Amino acid sequence: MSRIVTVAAAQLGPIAADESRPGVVERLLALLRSAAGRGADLVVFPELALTTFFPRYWYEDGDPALDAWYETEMPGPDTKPLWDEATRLGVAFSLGFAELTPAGERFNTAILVGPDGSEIGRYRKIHLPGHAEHEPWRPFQHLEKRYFARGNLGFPVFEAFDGRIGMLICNDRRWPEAFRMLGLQGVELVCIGYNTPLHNPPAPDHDRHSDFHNHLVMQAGAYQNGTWVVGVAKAGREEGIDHIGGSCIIHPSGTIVAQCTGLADELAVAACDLDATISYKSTVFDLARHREPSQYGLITDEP
Ligand code: CDT
Repeated sequence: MSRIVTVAAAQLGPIAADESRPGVVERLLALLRSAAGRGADLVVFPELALTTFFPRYWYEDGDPALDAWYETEMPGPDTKPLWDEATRLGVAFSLGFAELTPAGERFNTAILVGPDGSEIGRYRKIHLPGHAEHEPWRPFQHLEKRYFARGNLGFPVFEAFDGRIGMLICNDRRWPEAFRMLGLQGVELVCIGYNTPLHNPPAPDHDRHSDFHNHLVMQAGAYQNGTWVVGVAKAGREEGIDHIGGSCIIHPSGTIVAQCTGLADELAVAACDLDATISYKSTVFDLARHREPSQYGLITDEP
């Protein structure tokens, strides 16, 4: 039986700080409909896809302006049109958003929604980059360590599309351990959303490698775990800050098979045969046969 999943990487251009949720959802709907028209079974949207990348702004504890960036229900009144249209079209999607739970916990989350509109699962970002205190020397802040708790769901893999689907969020993609946690569960397709400023204030010498590093880590993650990877940017100049694009779909060989070319709302679409993972998972990356975990203690020992 064929296990071909047609996937659309739904890159977003910048979202202005004053852009309304309904306005952003209209943009998501346009991408969703266009993807469905190209035969997509699954549409992958970026990290924090409903708002501007608000961790660039400093807020004091308890400032209600901070709470306004989070979703307290999913779907809520503003996002329900996306669920309704995806269900009508019979298309699954993954979507990044800022989650504020009833218990008051805050997570950088991605949700995977099936073609019938039901929640397949969610992932809460584990590798939170940046800093927790105001650092006025920076031209812009990166306060993920302040505004989000470390994810508490581990690295789940979900049964869907007759295969195994995982999610990572932005900075997670730079960590081989994150990919390997999914690889050890037999993941066959990893959905990744990202917001990556072109300029990294603590390490400006890395800036010219931003696009290269983005593809390097995702292509390595794909190959080393024998999995498809779909990496999707929120790209372009957002509130004066440039973000990389380069959204792409990566084969288990590590090669890019489809890629966005600009920095605005755009789709990259590819038919992903989940069976293409088999020759990698059963030979050079047969993890059960070739790994040597007894020698890897330093990786997981607490310092
Ligand atoms: N959103 C996110 O995780 N961005 C980071 C920026 C790193 S620099 C603090 C990334 O890894 O792309």
